[in-house]
Amino acid sequence: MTETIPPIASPELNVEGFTRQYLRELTYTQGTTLERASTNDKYLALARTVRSYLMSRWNRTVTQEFRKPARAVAYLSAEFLLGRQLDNALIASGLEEIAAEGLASLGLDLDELRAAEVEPGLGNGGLGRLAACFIDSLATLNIPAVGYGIRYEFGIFRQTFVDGRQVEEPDNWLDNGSPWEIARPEQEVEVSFGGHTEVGPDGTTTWVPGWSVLAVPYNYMVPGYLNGRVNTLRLWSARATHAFDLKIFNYGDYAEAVRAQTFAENITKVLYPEDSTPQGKELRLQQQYFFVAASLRDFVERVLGPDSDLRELPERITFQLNDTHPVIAIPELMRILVDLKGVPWDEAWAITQKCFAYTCHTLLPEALEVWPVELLSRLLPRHMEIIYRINDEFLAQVRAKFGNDEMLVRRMSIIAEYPERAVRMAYLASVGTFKINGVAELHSQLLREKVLNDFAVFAPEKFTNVTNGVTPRRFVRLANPGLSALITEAIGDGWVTDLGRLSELEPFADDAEFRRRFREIKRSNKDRLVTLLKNRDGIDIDPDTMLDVMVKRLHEYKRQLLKVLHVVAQYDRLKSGELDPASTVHRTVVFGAKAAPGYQMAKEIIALINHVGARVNGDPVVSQALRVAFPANYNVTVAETLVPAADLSEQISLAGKEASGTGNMKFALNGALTVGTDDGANVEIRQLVGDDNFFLFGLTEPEASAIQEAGYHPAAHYEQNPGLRRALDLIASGEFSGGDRSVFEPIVSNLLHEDRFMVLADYQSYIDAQERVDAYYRDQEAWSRSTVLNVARSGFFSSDRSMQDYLDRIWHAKPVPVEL
Ligand code: 26W
Repeated sequence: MTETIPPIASPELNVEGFTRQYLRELTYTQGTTLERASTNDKYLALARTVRSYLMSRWNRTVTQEFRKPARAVAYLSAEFLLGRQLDNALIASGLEEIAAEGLASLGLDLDELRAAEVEPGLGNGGLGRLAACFIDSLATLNIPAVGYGIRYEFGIFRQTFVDGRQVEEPDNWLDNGSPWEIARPEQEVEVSFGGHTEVGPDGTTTWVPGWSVLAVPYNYMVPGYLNGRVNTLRLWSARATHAFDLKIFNYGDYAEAVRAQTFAENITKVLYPEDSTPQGKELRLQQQYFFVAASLRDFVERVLGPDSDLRELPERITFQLNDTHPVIAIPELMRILVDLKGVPWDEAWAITQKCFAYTCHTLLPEALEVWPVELLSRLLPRHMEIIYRINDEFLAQVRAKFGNDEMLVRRMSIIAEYPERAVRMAYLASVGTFKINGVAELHSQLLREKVLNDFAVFAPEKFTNVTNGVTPRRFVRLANPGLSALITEAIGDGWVTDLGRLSELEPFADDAEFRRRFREIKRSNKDRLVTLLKNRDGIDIDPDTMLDVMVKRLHEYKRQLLKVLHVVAQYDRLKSGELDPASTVHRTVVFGAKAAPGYQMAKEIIALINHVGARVNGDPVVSQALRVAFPANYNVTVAETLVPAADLSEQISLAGKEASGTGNMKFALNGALTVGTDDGANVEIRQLVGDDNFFLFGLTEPEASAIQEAGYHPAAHYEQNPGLRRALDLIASGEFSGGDRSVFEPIVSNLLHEDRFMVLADYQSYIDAQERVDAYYRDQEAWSRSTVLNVARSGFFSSDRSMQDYLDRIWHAKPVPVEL
C-alpha cells in the first residue's frame, strides 16, 4: 500500500512558492494573520517554512538509511553548542535570496525576524561548539552520521554584569517555542538507575534497578550544504515513567503526586556550566548515563533492530566519545552484550573495544573526570562490577607485558586508590577504545608523552591526532558575507565545501586593489559590530581603531590577566604622558568571557576587567587612544558578528595548556592576525600562515615545564621588571577599585606568589610582541597583505578536513549521496 503514495514534493524553490508556504505556516500552524502576528509568530512561521524545504531531504536521508544501511558514525557528546539555526538552514538550502525577497513582498524584514531566534546554548565552549561544527561537516561530506546528546531545558546561563561582576540568569531558551526540533515520544526508551545485582544459578548477572525514567528523543535537522543530505541530531529529554500518581493526589498531597515527574525531569533540567573543573555531582553522572544508555539502546534496538546480530556492530558503527563525559557507554555496551544478549565476556569485550573511539580535549589534570566508586556502585551497581572486571583483566595484561611493576600497575589502574577509591574515566576510555586522539599536534604529543604516557607505551598504535577545525559555512559564509563575496569573486565558490581552495587567494595578497577591498570589508564588519554593541549592550566603540579581541571562556590558563596587564601598562604610559595618545595606535580591546559560577578567581578577573575598562574609558587622555569593551553574555551569535570585525586575535594561553583552541582558527579565516604562544593549534596556524604573518611570543611548552620543574618564582619578575611592577602596583593600589586596595588584592598576590600559568614570566615577551603589533599596524598595506595570507593559508582549519582525518584514521565510513 505505502509504495504507491507519491513522495510529497517540497514547496517550490522560488519566491512565489516560498511566500505561499510562509502564509500557510502563519495561518495554519501559527494560527494568526499577517496583520495580527507577533514578531515571534512571524519568526516561527519563517523557521517552519525553511524547515519544510529541508523536510523532504530529511525524510529521504532517513528512508534511504533504513532501506540501505551503510557504515555510519555516532557522535556522543554531552554538549552541542549549535548557535542559531535559521541562517544556517537558509544557506544550506540555498534559500537566502528567495526568503529575503518573499518576506519583503509581504512587507517583512528578514533581519528583524532572524533576531527573534534564541540560540540553543546547549554547551559551554570549545568542546560543545566543535561537536556542532563536526556534525555540520559530516552532513556536508555526505557521511551517514547521527549526533546523540542531551536536550537541556536550560542551557548555558545568561551572563549579566552588576557593578562589573558576573551574575548568572537561567537560560529558558525553550520559552518561545523551538521550531527546529521534532519530538518523537513514541520512540522513548526507559533508562534505569540504582538497585542491585543478582547472580542467577547459570552464573549470569541480572541488574535489578531501583528506579527508572523515560528518555524522550527530540530530533534536530543537520542539513548538508546544498546537497540532498539532512542528518539527525537526537537530543534526549527525561520524564517520569508515571507522570502523576492519582491516588496520592486524591489524598491531597499534590506535591508528592508529581514528585516522580519533577525528580525525573531534573536529569535534563540544566547544563553544568563548568568547562574544566568537574564538581563530581551525582546529577551530572545521571545525565551522562541517561543520554548514553538511551542512545545505545536507540541504536541497537531501533536502528539495528531488536534481533540484529551485535557481532556486526563494529562493522556498522563507530561511537565517537567526545571527551570522558560519555565514557560510561563502554560498560553499558558490555552490560547489553553480556547480560541482555548473552554474548560471552571476551567476545563482548572485543566487540566493545572495536566500537568506541575517544577524543580528549584537555591537558588540565583537574579536568579529567573521576567518579567515586561509592557513587558509581550506588547509582550503577552493575556497571561498577563490569568496570572492576575490565580493570582486573587489563592489569593482568599490564603485568604480562611489563612484569610485576606494582607502581606501574597502581599508576595505570582504572581505579584510583587515593585520595578516595574512584574510577578514572580517561583511563577507562583509554582501555575500552581502539583509538585515542588529541585535538592538535602539540596536544596529542603531550597526551602521548605525559598525560596518558603509560597507555601510549602499552598500546602506541591506539594513539593518533586530529587537529580541530571549524565549519566554513557558519564562520565565513554566514558570518562574513562581504568577505565570502570577495573570495567567490576572486576564486569561485568552491571554497565553501573545499576550504583548501583558499590557497588560490595567495597571489591576491600582492594586489593593492584586492587589499583595499579586503580592508573595506573589514571596516564594514566593524560598523556592523558598532551597531550590535550599541543596540545590545549600550557600548560605544570606534570603528577607526584596531579591534584587539579576546573571546573565550574565562580561565586562568587562557591568561585574560596578561591582556589586562597590557591594558594597565598602556593606561599607565598614556596617563603618565610617556605615551602621546596622538601618536599611539588607537586600540579597542574587546573581551568576551563567561566564568563557571563556582570558579571564584575567574569571577574576580571578570570584575577586574570591567573596573579597569571603566577607568580607561572614563579617562579623558587615555580613552583617546585606548578603549575597553566587554559585552556580556558572549555566545555563538555574538561571535558571528565579532570575529569578522577583529584585527587582532588574542591566543595567549601558557604553552602546553590549551588543547587546541578553535577561536584562533575562526579569526585567522576572517582576516585577523594572531598574537599568540606556541600552544595548541596556534603552532599549526603559525606554521601555515608563516612567521611574518603571526606575532609569536612567550615560553614554549618545554621551556615552561623546565622552569616549573626547577621551581618558578614569579615575584622575581616583579622585582626585575619596572613596567610590570608599575602595572601590578597600580592594580594593588586600588586605582581601579575606588582606592579600595582589598578588592583585587587576591589577584595580585596570587600572581606574585603562585602564578600557576606564568603570566609574569611571559609578560615582557608579550609586551614586546604588542609593540611589534602596533608598529606593523601602522603599515596598513603590509598588515592587510598579511591578513589576506592568513585567510589564504588557513583552509586546513576547516572541520571538513578534520572529519576527513577522522574518517581516514578512525571511522573508515564512506560518503553516501542521498538521491535528490
Ligand atoms: C566539567 C568537566 C569538563 C571538563 C572539560 C567539562 C568540559 C570540559 C571540556 C573538555 C573543556 C573544553 O571545552 N575543552 C576545549 O575543547 C576544545 C575543542 O577541542 C579545544 O579547542 C580547547 O582547547 C579546549 O579547552
